[in-house]
Amino acid sequence: MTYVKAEIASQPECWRQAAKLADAPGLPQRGERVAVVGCGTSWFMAKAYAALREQKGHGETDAFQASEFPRRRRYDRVVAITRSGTTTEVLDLLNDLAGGTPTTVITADDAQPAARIADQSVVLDFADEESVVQTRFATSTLALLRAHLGEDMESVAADAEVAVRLPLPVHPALAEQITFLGRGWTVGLAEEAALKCREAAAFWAEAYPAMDYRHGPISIAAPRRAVWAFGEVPTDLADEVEATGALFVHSRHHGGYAALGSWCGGRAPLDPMADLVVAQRVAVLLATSQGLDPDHPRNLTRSVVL
Ligand code: F1P
Repeated sequence: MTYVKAEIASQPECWRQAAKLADAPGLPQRGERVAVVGCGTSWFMAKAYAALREQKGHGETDAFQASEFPRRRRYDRVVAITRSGTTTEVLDLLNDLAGGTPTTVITADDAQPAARIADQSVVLDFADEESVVQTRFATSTLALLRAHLGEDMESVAADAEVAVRLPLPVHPALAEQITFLGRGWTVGLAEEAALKCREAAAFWAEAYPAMDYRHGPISIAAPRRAVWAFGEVPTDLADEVEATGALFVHSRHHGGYAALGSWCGGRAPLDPMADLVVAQRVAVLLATSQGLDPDHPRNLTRSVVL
């Protein structure tokens, strides 16, 4: 058993626990102009949250890799997401903003520098991980932020209970490439799913906003490749993908999960965050089927300290 498998399986409980922190001080107030920053996985969670917060009318929200934060812009608050609390680009930015823009860090480890430098911190230590590859810390952060936006995380956690045990829609022997798609807040989830496949399994995976996929990337679609859409699927896209010979995967599509069993019949599609859990499991299977250790991917460390 790898650590990451157990960490993936524990997500439903972690999300419930994270949701209990929805009123934690330091989370963005309604109407604040907010920037959310992170690196790698944490950046993708920032992107997902930023799109969701703005869509729900809570205020203008941008997301940046910490290294690319536009330092001339003014925000009411900067939220930094960092599991380790040690990532250099995040610490540099927090130091630059200290004494000026209010900052909040969401971290798994408040003994590390990020929590000391930021004005306020929200600590998800129960979601910390042994695996280098992030799964539950990232999704628990998003669960916390979604709960803070007033979303019901219990039904999302219930979807995750399904996601941790259902048959996988993509088999390593039958897929040489996956492109993940999303719309709005699920673009960040698609990007995270693709990163999981690259990180954990050194597997060729890409991600795009679903409406942009036809503007070039669809050229990659072919037999033995898959296109996996999170959330809303643009009209006709599934048929266009299937016409290329690629597998189209969606938690509600006939060629995707629904073909694998009756669990899907009659129920709403999985919450996209639960769909990400399925993609995490695929990434781990892609790794182990090649004899790779998904807890310790080559060239990667828990955080990048420069
Ligand atoms: C960010 C991060 C991870 C990535 C890798 C290197 O870490 O980019 O997302 O998987 O392990 O570090 P953190 O700032 O969230 O600790």
